[in-house]
Amino acid sequence: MNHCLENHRMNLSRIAACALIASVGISTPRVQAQQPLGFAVGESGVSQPIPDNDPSGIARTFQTSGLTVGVPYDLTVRLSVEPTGFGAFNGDYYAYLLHETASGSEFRLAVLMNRVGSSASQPNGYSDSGFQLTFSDSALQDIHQYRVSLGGAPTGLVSGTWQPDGRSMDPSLALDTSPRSAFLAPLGQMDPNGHWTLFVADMEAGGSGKLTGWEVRAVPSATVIPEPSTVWMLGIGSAAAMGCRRRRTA
Ligand SMILES: [Ca+2]
Repeated sequence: MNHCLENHRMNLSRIAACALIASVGISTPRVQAQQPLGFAVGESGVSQPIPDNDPSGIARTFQTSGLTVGVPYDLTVRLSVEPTGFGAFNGDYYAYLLHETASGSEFRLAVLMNRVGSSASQPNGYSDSGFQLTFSDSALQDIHQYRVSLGGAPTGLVSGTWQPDGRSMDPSLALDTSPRSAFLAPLGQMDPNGHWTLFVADMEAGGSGKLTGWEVRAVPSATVIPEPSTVWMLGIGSAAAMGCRRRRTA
């Protein structure tokens, strides 16, 4: 048994339960917008409330098929959340990307955010509210300690490209010193076809926010990533948004 996968399964028993709960009663666009060598799926201009202090959170799920198997993919995830009212602390949030093969024989999870800023001296994490983030394993800095990298609290929404938090553990226990193991690369080494879930939850009472946009992108590791302004990208974004609207009005 792959030791890493076994650890994932152990660590994820609780998390998987959250994902199952989250899939009930929320909009889950079923989108297939991809090329044989990669895909980009997402939504922009959405306004999905993230319930305060609720581990069931919200999720976006989609399926992929027909993608080339046997080559590693580089994965990037964009995630945008804005405050509503008082606004949640960014340290309230827990977010992950989960990929499961079509047969269900394998699944892996990358932890994007796990109570950013939480430490022994600041257990509630950073008090900033809102972000427009891109996650990439090849980024230079850990999102969990973005204030350290920025030299203090940001002005407005936190932005930029960051390494995923990677702390695959109970969000009530995650600290800056916690081990980091749940990155995006292991998902990119799987068969890219199957089920994908992007999950976000607000894990702390007080203040809340809303999901305003997201994207999951996968390209073979040797491929140059197209600019977001290309027609290909725009077409995919539109397809995702349309899929979401259809579900909501069904
Ligand atoms: Ca909250």
